[in-house]
Amino acid sequence: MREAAALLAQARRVVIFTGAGVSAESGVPTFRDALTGLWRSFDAQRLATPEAFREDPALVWGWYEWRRATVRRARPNAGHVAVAAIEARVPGAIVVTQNVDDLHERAGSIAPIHLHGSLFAPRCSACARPATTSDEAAEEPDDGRRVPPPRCAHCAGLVRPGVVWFGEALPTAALEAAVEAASTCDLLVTVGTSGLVYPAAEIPQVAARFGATVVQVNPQETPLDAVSDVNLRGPAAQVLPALVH
Ligand code: BJW
Ligand code: ZN
Repeated sequence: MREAAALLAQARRVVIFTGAGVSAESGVPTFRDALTGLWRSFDAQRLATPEAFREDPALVWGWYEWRRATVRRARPNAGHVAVAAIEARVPGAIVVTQNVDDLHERAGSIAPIHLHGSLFAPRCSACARPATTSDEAAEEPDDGRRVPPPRCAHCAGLVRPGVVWFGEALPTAALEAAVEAASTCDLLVTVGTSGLVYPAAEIPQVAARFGATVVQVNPQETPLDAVSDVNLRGPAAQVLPALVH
């Protein structure tokens, strides 16, 4: 921990790369634990695909409505707050997140790069125009319920979540900005990601390849251990505040 805190204090260009683990202590299940309650009888890897939406749009939309409601009720935790504190301390620090929640923003992060889109930016599956979200989902989430997606106001196509599903391309500008940041930073802190999903998992690898120091915060071992100079094995909401202390 002391070594990591010293690295952070010296760093001039910092990237903080986050995954679902940073939101776990806010009560947002990680992706690989995402199916709690009645949703447990489904497979997250199968729900998060264009094929699943084509075959059963109400099943997939219902799952995202439930997740949207879960995130709306959640609060940023001490880990998100510590990330924003790093941004305040290191000018130009960049947050790159795989998360589709808005907890970094709500903790005060300036402009996190969202590699996998957002739960709060639905768009038409036919014409791609943005759709407005209703706040009705702020009600008690209805576990396991199918909800037919709304129709696009322009072309009557089905509205879909504005997230990146398996087999879909990441938003080009976001991915390019993340690669640029990773290849020019001197310290990358990877937090709460399994490092299994590509191309996002390349971001810490790019940083390491370009000579940056990589610090990993995760209670578990991950494939990113291989590129990490320092491993802090613990929950983000405890480890990150200690790092910026
Ligand atoms: C804590 C903690 C605490 C717990 N504190 N830590 C190369 C090799 C192999 C496969 C591929 C490859 N390149 C592409 C692929 C295919 C595929 C892929 O990666 N598959 C792998 C699973 C094998 N990738 C894609 O399909 C991507 N698209 C693509 O490649 O397109 C090509 C293309 C190009 C041009 C045109 C067209 C196509 C897209 C990937 C999209 C991923 N989307 C999802 C869903 C988003 C929407 C939603 O949320 O529903 O993104 S999948 C899911 O995984 C989600 C997450 O952002 C992502 C990463 O998960 P994350 O954040 O790491 O969470 P977990 O749950 O895995 O891990 C949590 C971690 O936290 C654990 O390590 C815990 O220990 C830890 N933790 N509590 C700190 N308190
Ligand atoms: Zn449309």
